[in-house]
Amino acid sequence: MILALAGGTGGSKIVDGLAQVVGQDDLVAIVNTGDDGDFYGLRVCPDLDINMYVLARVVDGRGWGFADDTFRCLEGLETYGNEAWFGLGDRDLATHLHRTARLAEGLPLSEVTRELCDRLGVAARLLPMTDDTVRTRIRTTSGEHSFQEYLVRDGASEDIERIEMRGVASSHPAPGVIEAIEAADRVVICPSSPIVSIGTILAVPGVRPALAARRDEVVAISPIVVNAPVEGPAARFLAGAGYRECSAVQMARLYADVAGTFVLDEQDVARVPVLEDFGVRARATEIVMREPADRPRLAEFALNAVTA
Ligand code: FO1
Repeated sequence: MILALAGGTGGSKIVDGLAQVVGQDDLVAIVNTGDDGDFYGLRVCPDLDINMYVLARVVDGRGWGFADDTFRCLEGLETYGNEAWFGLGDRDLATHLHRTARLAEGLPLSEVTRELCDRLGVAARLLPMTDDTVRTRIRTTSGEHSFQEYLVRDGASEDIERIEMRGVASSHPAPGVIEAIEAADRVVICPSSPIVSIGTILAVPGVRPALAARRDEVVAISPIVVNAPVEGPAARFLAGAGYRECSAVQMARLYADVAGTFVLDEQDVARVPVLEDFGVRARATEIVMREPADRPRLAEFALNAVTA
């Protein structure tokens, strides 16, 4: 079994690639839930849904939400004076309505996720990092914001003063999380944000030590080429967490205790000896996934890098 640790859009591309290389039956993904939030009384889990829709082949071309969705409900909510900056499509809302109802019946998020995946024909196992409530809170000069307010409503336009993963210290890994880490043949840390996606998963008590015990089988893929993130405002999140340097070397340093192997871009090949100096096996390839075929290519490269 191959295990992935993933956030949303960037992570889901490698999850997709791994599914194509090893097959969904042999794939488990532990997914960040710090981005989750409640909209109009509904529980929305963007990273779980992005990965689920990708694996179900129903994701929209922009990388999130249901393909060809309409937004009539959201338009109606706006008519009644509600804020409508978070793009919840009509078909997507069915996912959140069902999830919210099942959670209210007392099912844990991991069970509801399994149910949603089964119904959408996803054979891979998607595990929320925890069934407990963890919320990433972003403090800027204008105040404290939820993750989606900062990213989507405000366009990640402000520098971050502080990032808090509220609830994470008292959270527990969801059923199957530690077992999957222990049982995996190889573990792939996807090129998601090292702070607000992978960092949140690693902060769930028990996850980091379990992964460190499997360090030789863990490979991390850099989300950074030279000094710029492949996508999203990773540099702002890094700076907000106190890391001034935005580079593959910085990534490898952040993961050095849990990932014995690190895949970085070929433009960063000159940094390979730096990484090897601090005990990380480094392998370079093109890490930007521009075309669909890049996903299985990079996934396969990462899996092979563990033993190559
Ligand atoms: N991202 C956006 O940039 N704008 C949106 O309006 C938006 C809505 C949305 C709705 C459901 C969902 O599952 C994801 C959605 N995303 C949207 C993506 C999401 O904000 C982020 O990409 C992830 O949270 C980061 O991993």
